[in-house]
Amino acid sequence: MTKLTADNEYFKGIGQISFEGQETDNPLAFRWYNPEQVVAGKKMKEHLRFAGAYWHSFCGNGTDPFGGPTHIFPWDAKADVLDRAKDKMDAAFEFLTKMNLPYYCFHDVDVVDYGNDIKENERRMQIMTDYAKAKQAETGVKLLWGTANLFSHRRYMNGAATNPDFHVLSHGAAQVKAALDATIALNGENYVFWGGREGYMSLLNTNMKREQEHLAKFLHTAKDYARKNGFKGTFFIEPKPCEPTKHQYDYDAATVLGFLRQYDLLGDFKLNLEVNHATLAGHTFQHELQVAADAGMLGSIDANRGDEQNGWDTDQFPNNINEVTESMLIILEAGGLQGGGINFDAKIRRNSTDPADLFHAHIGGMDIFARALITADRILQHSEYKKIRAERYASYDSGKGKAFEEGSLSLEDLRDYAVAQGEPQTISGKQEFLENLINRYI
Ligand code: XLS
Ligand code: NI
Ligand code: NI
Repeated sequence: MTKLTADNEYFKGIGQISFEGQETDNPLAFRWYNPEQVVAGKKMKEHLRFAGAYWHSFCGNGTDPFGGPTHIFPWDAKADVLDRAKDKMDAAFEFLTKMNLPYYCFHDVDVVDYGNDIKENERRMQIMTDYAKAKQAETGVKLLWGTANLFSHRRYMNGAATNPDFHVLSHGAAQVKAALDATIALNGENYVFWGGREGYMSLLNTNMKREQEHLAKFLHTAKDYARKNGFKGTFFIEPKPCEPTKHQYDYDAATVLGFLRQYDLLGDFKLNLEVNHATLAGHTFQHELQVAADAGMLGSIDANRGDEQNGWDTDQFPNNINEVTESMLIILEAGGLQGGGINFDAKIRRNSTDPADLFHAHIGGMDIFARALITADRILQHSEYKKIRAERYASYDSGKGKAFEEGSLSLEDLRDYAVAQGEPQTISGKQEFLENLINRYI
């Protein structure tokens, strides 16, 4: 890494964050995340593949609907667009390196400001791609995924791929092309589609069927372009039910799976699941993970948490050990994330204005996932957790239950079995026992 000096260091006074173990009193150290430690046969860093999110950490300036920026970034000072973008990238790679984050993720417009001139945007992105390539080579930090922001510009107010105006769709395609080019050039391991405005505000003016067909066609077209240009990674769809649209077509994991199946996209796409999106959809995060895992489609995670009392995407850093432990149980049992990692799609609060706050946030997030990984592995290795669940289904393992699973019983056979066996015994679901078991291992 370029030598940090008084002139080029952004996070002054904060050095390398390292593992110091549970006994440490140092708030700027990991207590659980020990990248080289082997858990369940793999190094922690291989299980977790943490990524920093460019948009929240280096662009999100604390603005909310009631007030302007509270985070005044020193890397935002210069007048020239590209100078500013390079300063921001210097700050980003300094942070990622000090944090020991092996990956990062970006939207096109996080990296450099876009205007309305497609060719000029492409030129800017090309310059920043070269700059990022050098930074990656210097630091070893890698790109987990790239994406295009098709929701902020006013032209996308009625959607991008699902816009009723084909002209707008073509602008979305131009952006996706440039973002794919950048992702491929940077050896990005995946590419994400989150369609914040791919949905509707009112059905009164919406042809839902046509819009969804356009979305599918758009995804096929983008995928074909990327494959033709050597992209070997996975495409992820990131479900979210609403916000900013009233209804988003990628509502939740089950809905997206149905869409991918209907439009023949299952082979190239997987899911990128976000905690706060699950809760907005009225699900637990664990539910979304299990739906994806059962379909073999669990690709990646956007880690954050919502607020129990608020119904929107507050994108707070994860800190609920029970939620994360139960999630890691599902991820471990599924054999891990397929191609993805854990991207902190989370932002520090508007009033968290110390440079150190961004470090505390990521340390907390990384430690809680590391602790949950260790705990979940111990639960799977040493407790009765798996056995209790398996035993609940034992009646399907042999005899008539097995015959039913194999499809060899008719409705009359089932009726005759019920008559012969009489009234079933009540069998406990043991929920409280299992909840205590999780807490015992935490
Ligand atoms: C917004 C989404 C977004 C995606 C990337 O709610 O989480 O940040 O992850 O476009
Ligand atoms: Ni996200
Ligand atoms: Ni989100």
